[in-house]
Amino acid sequence: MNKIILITGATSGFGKAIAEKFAAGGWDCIITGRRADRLGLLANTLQTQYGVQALPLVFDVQKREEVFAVLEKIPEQWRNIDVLVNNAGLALGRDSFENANLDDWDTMIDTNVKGVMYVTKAVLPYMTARKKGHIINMGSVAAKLVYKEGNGYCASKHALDALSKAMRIDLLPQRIKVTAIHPGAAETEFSMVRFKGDETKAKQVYDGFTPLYAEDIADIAFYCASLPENVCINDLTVSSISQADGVYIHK
Ligand code: NDP
Ligand code: 8X3
Repeated sequence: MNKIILITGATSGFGKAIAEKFAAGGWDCIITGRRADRLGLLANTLQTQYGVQALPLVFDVQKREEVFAVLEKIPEQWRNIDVLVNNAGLALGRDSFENANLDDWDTMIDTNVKGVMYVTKAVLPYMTARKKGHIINMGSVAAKLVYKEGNGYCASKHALDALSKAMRIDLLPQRIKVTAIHPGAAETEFSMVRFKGDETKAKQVYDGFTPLYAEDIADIAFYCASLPENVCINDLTVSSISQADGVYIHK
């Protein structure tokens, strides 16, 4: 029987690449996000190109009732989830603290922090029932230090870092692994979302250096999930060769 992975935010960027990487490795994939059309296309690709099963689930991680309603009703044959990747997330805006938009702050905290708590809480019973599982949380270099005008996003990823540590401690008796991956700048739709569709600003983020790509993060997630049962990578920071941390990028 194939292993099963559930990936949030699989309609784009890291999540989509992770789904493709695991499907290529013979894993059945539960793919989630808000954009049903993209999930449908991806499910089709995973099934036809890689010959695995794919279950698309449409929900907004910010919406507590929606998250539980969908995840508590997963069909029986999909419940032995081996790996959960809490990847859905976003940054909105790059503004100084006094100019930052309150709605942007709410959305980042609701998605990057509360969304991870809801999804994990909803999936955990499937893992604790088997005393087996692996949770991979997508952090950021913004979880490790704070940069100028990164206030709300950095706070949300610092909170996620704390949650990853808390999960690792509390889930020890359940034999559930918790890995936090903290990528530096990667060219996905992330900056288009952050700058609300401003293509010029989004492109500027990656000007003058080679960033990470979604496939790099997918390879790393696959490696983390392929280690022997007794081994867990707890915390992993990764950037392109041009980036030292959340602040220093050599262009
Ligand atoms: P993308 O914008 O390409 O993908 C983000 C994904 O998150 C989409 O699939 C989107 O799906 C999903 N998502 C966002 N909000 C919600 C929501 N409320 N409910 C459900 N799904 C949601 O960005 P990345 O792939 O780059 O980002 C993935 C993760 O990696 C994020 O957590 C981000 O913070 C983190 N990260 C990104 C870095 C980068 O430089 N790119 C570096 C470090 C970390 P949909 O819109 O269909 O719901
Ligand atoms: C995304 C990387 O540097 O834009 O988490 O915060 S950064």
